[in-house]
Amino acid sequence: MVDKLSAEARRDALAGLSGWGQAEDRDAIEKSFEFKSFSEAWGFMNRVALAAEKLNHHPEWFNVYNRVDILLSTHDCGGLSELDIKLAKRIDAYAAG
Ligand code: H2B
Repeated sequence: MVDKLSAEARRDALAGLSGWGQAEDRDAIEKSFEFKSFSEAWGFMNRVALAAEKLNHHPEWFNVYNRVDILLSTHDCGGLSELDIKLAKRIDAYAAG
C-alpha cells in the first residue's frame, strides 16, 4: 500500500513538475496535452498506457481529437502519492517525444 504524500513532499514534488496543476475538486493533479493530430495523441496514449501497466498505476484521462487531458491520483490512498509523480514524469517525457 502506498502512502499519501505529506504536504511538504507534495509541494516539493509539484515544484519539480511543469504544467501540472492541482485539480479543483479532488486531491489530484492534472495537465492537458495537445498534439498535431489524433494519430500523435493516440501514439502518446499508447506509450502512457504501457508505462501505466508497468507501474500498475493508471491515469484518468479524456481524449478528443488531438487533445489529451490527464488527471493523476492514487485511489488506494485517496490522494496524491509518489506513484503519481513518477507517472507524471514519464508522461512529460513521452509528450516531449
Ligand atoms: N491506479 C491509480 N491511479 N491508483 C490506484 O490506487 C491504483 C491504480 N491501484 N492502478 C492499482 C491499479 C490497484 O487497484 C491494483 C489492484 O493493483
